[in-house]
Amino acid sequence: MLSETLNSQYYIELEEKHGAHNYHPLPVVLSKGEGVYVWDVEGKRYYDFLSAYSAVNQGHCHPKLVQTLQEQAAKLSLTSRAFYNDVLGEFEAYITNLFGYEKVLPMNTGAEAVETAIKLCRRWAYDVKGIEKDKAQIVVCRDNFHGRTTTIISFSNDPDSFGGFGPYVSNAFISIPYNDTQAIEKVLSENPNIAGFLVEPIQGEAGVNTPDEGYLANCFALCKKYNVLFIADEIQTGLARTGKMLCCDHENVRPDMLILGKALSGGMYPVSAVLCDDEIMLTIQPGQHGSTYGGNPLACKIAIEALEILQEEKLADNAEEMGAYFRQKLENIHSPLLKTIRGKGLLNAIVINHTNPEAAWEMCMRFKEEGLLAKPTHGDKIRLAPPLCINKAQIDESITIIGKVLTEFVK
Ligand code: IF1
Repeated sequence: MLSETLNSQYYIELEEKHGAHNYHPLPVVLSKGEGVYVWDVEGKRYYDFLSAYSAVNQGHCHPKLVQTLQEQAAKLSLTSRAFYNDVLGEFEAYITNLFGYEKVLPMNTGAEAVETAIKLCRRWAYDVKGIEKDKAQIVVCRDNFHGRTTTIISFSNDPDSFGGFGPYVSNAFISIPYNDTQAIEKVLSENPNIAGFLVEPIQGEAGVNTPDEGYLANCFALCKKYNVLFIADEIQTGLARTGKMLCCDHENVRPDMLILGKALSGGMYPVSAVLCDDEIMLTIQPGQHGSTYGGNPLACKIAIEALEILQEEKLADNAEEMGAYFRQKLENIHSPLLKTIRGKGLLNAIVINHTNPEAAWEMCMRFKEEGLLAKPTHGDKIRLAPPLCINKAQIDESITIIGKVLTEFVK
């Protein structure tokens, strides 16, 4: 058949010709995935050290997720929220019980869930906290990444994210330095119109920027002191990625609002959600927020199964154990190119010490040749985040590849 003769170049050119140029992918064309591995159209196997930006924590094409998807897709996929369905309530009970919140609001993408949290925060500010109409402000951190909507990019300081997309939402968000307890204390104490503090427990896009121990707990305590909602964007850090079910669990912080996405479906389908208690969630009344696909039976069944797998397979524990092992093995690679190793659980990054701004990209190209896929972020950083089902032997083999490339790299 014709398709057997088509190679990577064909698919790359097809996208180049007909698709928007809003990405610059590594030149590899994938057609199959299983566990920690993906295969390209030529049949070459790779370790996936991106995991679709932490969406496939459970591993590619997990058989239980595939089965759940197939069964529910054949039964009922979408009803809209104009009618009840027989899976949504089951999902709502399951996830609120698991994370210990009174209510959940399901959406689809991460950005939509962040938008939902912003809307809920504002409604809480007016209806509960008593901030004057249209005056509520939300504190965010420098170098954040929370999604691509026009509101969310308004509080990004990454020119790629916000540049050229104005006008921006002004006066609604206040940006402070990340990992700076004094900065948050200052802004909260000086401004009575602050309704919420939106934070990534580890900044993923910024290069796995891991705050000092105690930062999240201190911020949470300050939020309590000033009656401000602590809103955790755990879209990337949550669901076992950092060695606990939530990254906030490392500091025993229970966010007032918890935002989940990505691995909530194990890569099967876009599923996101906001969790919080009644005092916040019930400020939104029928007709005031929603989504055609949010809470659909297919998404709900998949999400329940995705959460089951994380627990059944003890993926948080494995992430903790394999992550520590991986970083220790990285420390043993003696290369002048390896400037920094950081991360928690299996959300890790290395910073490359090189004058060539293309070095991290070229290094990822070498990883690819050796059978490992990773993507640089912000020039000199490479995120290393495999699916959480990775085992010791697979870490060892990956380390061999990473070590080989780091020690051989000359350019
Ligand atoms: C892309 C980055 C990662 C996120 C956090 C919300 C969202 C994301 C903490 C929005 C999404 C993605 C989006 C993806 C690349 C990826 C990414 F490099 F851009 F920053 F993971 F690090 N909050 N992150 O990380 O979720 O609407 O995409 O479902 O290409 O934009 P979404």
